[in-house]
Amino acid sequence: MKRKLFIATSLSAALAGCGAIGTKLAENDRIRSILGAGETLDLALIGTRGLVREYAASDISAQFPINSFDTPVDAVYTHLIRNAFASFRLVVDGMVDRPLSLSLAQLNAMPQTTQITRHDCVEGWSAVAQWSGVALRDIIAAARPRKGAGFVVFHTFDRDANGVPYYESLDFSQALHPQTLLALRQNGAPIAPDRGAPVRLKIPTQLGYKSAKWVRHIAVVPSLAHLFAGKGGYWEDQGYQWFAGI
Ligand SMILES: Nc1nc2c(c(=O)[nH]1)N[C@H]1C(S)=C(S)[C@@H](COP(=O)(O)O)O[C@H]1N2
Ligand SMILES: [Mo]
Repeated sequence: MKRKLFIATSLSAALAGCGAIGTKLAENDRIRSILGAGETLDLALIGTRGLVREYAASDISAQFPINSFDTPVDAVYTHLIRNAFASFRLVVDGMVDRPLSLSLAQLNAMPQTTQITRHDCVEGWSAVAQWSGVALRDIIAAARPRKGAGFVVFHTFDRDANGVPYYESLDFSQALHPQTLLALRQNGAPIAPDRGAPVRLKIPTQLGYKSAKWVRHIAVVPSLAHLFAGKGGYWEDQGYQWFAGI
């Protein structure tokens, strides 16, 4: 933990004023103007740049560390494990015309995509795995974000030792990127409880902490300012960069 905070502090110092977030926000204006035009999202126009490398099956790592808070042990999550996630619903709401509440069966019935990509943790390790599930852009498009929407927030089931929930957020250029995945399977098997079951984010264009495990609720919001400490994510609230591009 000490090391994490040290890295976060030196990263903030090194990146101060580099303007990465400013660039992303400018991109957001373009996306907002597309969303605001009252048309169906033209996904062909957004987020198709900057694909990260996809690997071969033979590159899949034999070991993939687990690096997060512990698997939740609260009554709600324990109940979900006991019924094999039959009562799980992924809620998508906020600034959308069509709020969604998706069961695991409904998520599995949507078009699935697969990627073999590298996960890069800020603590200095990387690992390659195959991830399959629903492209986040398909879920976002189905929910129909409204004019003024700026960010997609991921609320999860886990909390730190003080009870503070983990959360993450993306702007639309990251959320609609074709490799941004709501993963239902890792290396062909359903996401395990300690990997974020039943659904986790896998965003290979960004550092590992953006790939939220145990996602339960996706909220489309105009701004990140009023969530927790206002920096857009659990680690961001402790000084990590919100834009964590690889
Ligand atoms: N909900 C939640 N998601 C999380 C974390 C966490 O603590 N809680 N840790 C992040 C970090 S720092 C990394 S490197 C990856 C690790 O994923 P893994 O445990 O499958 O390797 O999950 C990310 N997503
Ligand atoms: Mo990480």
